[in-house]
Amino acid sequence: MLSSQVEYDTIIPNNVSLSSDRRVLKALEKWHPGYIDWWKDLGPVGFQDMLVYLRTAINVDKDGWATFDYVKMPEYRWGILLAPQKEGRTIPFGDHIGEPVWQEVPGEYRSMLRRLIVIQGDTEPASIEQQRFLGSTAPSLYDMRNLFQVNVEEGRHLWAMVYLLQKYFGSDGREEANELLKRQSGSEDAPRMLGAFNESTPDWLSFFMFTAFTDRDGKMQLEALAQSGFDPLSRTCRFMLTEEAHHMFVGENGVRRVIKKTCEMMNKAGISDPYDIEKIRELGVIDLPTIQKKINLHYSLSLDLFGSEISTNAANTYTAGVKGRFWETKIKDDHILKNDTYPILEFANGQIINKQAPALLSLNMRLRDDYTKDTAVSIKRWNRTIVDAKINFEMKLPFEGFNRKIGTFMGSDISPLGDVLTKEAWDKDKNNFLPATEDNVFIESLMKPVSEPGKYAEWISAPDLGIDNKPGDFEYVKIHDA
Ligand code: BYC
Repeated sequence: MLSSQVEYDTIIPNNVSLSSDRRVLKALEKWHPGYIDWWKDLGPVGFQDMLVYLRTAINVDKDGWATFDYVKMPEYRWGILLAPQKEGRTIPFGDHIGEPVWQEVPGEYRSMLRRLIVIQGDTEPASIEQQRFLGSTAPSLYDMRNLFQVNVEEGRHLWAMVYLLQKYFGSDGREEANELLKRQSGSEDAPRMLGAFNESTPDWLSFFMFTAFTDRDGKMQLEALAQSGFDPLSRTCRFMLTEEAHHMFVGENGVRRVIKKTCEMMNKAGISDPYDIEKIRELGVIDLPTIQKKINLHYSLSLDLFGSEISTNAANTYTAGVKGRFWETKIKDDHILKNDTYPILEFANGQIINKQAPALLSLNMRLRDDYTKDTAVSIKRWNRTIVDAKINFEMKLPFEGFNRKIGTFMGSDISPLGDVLTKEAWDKDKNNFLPATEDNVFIESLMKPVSEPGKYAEWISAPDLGIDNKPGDFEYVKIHDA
């Protein structure tokens, strides 16, 4: 393994020897003030002057890569850290399989690589923009800190992509880096590039669902890009994955704590029917069927992020050696896929058809299937909490064709169980499938801030463990000192 030293006393901590790369250092220093302005304008609303107990990446070693300390968010050290270079690494798939990985961008794949890096980069600030109002309704200081941790790390992931653009893509890379601060989640004129990143995150259950489902798309896409023959992209994504794990923990555990509290309160009140929604809501907790509707929404939005089931873009990036499959090197096949097929579903003439499609064209589908398997683990954990509470209810992932805006199922009316519905039947049942206005209004009514250390809002249980092994009443955000 080759690993360069981390420069930590510069304005931009890095392990890419920025101090001896004047051109890139200058470009990044020029980009920096715009980033800080963007952070202050479109990052977390309020709390910018408060000390937050945050994790900062300082190293790329497996152990001890981060420190925890109180930091004001605008003073966070957003660094550029790439995982160590693997000596002798070769391209693991596609037409260039077995050739040494590229340290520079191959001319023929320049625009393809730039597009992927820009899309990846665009999602990072988008998610921060989506979550910017949540601080003021945090259910605890612990949760508030986790929100801000996710936010600053998504900010670092933006830096990671901006570094690649500035270093390897010349003046058009610089322009793309500037555009990343101009597009805005939900904007009419200049929206973020992918659908789910223009949706709002109006409440904390949405935040937990987003980090459980959409950050997991992030994990899968980063895993696929970590296979890239363009080594700087691979190394960047490998290190980003280290941070990403905590984001999914925040989401999965957040949803589990909401479910746990609901079950506890139902049992305490002697309510055994999970569909006794009115009575359950009177207890000040979120009923399980509404949580299921939120799962339906966030899972289906996240499936759209994988693109169409059949995609020549995906085939081209694979053949070029630019974007691989989940855990590519562990798969036992020829890694070229020109003669292979893959099972997909197609929606045609109102029918769902099983098909074998060329494996190369089905790579989005394959990554999506791997995502679904990964997601099913969370569902299992959530259901265990319900079983432990002896409540008769089971959370389920909806059918892949439900509520889709991208791909073969786009525009269809299919229920979460996979039944093809008439328009009338869909309209009649829509509010049983997806959160209705009244569900959202109810959830929002619960969003009252709790800022006493060790205390939690009534709709969510306390976590099992503190961050960095801190005790239950640790003051994760020094909200009262400001
Ligand atoms: N919304 O061949 P197709 C994360 C466009 S999340 C809007 O079907 P392709 C994070 C597509 O761009 C991970 N447009 O799909 C999570 C194309 O347009 P052009 C982000 C969409 O290209 C939480 C056309 O439709 N990273 O990190 O094979 C917090 C036909 O495309 C959408 C990446 O996604 C959509 N949902 O696959 C923070 C990795 N889907 O170019 C961060 C990089 C498709 O013809 N991106 N389109 O005008 C990619 O690998 C691929 O571009 C995609 C799409 C998977 C996104």
